[in-house]
Amino acid sequence: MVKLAVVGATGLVGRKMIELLEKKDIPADEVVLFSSKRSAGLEVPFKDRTLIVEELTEEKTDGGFDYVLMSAGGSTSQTFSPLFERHGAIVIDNSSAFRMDPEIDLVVPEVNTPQLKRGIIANPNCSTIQSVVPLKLLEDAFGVSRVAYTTYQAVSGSGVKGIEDLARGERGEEPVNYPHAIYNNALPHIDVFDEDGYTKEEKKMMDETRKILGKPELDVTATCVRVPVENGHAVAMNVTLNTSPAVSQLQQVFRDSSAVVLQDDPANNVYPMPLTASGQEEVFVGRIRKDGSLPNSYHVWVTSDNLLKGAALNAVQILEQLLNRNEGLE
Ligand code: 2RA
Repeated sequence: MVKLAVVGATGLVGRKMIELLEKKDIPADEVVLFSSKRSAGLEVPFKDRTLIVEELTEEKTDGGFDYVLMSAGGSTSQTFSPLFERHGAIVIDNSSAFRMDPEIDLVVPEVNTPQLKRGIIANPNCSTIQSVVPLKLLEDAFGVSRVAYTTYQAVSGSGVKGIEDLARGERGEEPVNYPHAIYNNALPHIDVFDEDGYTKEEKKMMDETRKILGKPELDVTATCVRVPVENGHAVAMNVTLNTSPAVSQLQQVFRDSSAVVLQDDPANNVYPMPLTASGQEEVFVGRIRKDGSLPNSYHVWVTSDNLLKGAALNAVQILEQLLNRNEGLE
């Protein structure tokens, strides 16, 4: 008997989680949907039945849940994830609340597996997830010593309010949520700025990459940019390896892996794009070329659906990893 909760069930990521639970026929005997008071009472079709979204309260965390998919923001996670954990559940948390806690696993199933020192597993930041999947392949094949990220992040990464600001811009209206218009613009400003001039989004990519790859000494830097794309993140990675393979060897590593899809035929206008990544589950890599300005360095361009692999799918894949382990399948 597996009892599963989805917290944040009416948000963009929560709705994707529910779709994936159904699509992948995750073997949960009971699924309970939770939200804030505002969204409680909504009806959500699920498999052969209709689920009624409930308001999450402290008492309801003691509901005999085995697993919780949590995507309701950092403050809700801070309050409720430890309560679910205390009552015996394993929480897969999409917020940044616990990601850098040394006791808490930060997991991308293609890269690492949870050690479960705690009953909370952190789902990484969306732009980090899509980046560490190809990076892990390069690390295993050639060793990685440095990564410089530049991201091109869709407005859906900031939820409905980002999508609404893009639509406002298209109508010639002022933005409400972003500091400047996103329509016909690119904002080098995702999350808040620290004193050192980096944003928290950039720090997330830098710190999370080191933790997920288990390489605290890895040189990482990042510039994270919001672009007027509705859904699908892109990341330009400049990677320095420990050796100097031919570009064709990097392409072969990606071609041989089921973790990524190689789309690298610029002569025929074939390369990853958010437009073609949106709605797909995979991580797409292309535009691979040597960077002659630095020894052993290469450019790799990566796209993925930030609501799927960047959030909901990665969380559901972690759940599948746990269920398979419990079934002795891993
Ligand atoms: C963003 N990565 O794109 C952040 C959070 N999803 O806004």
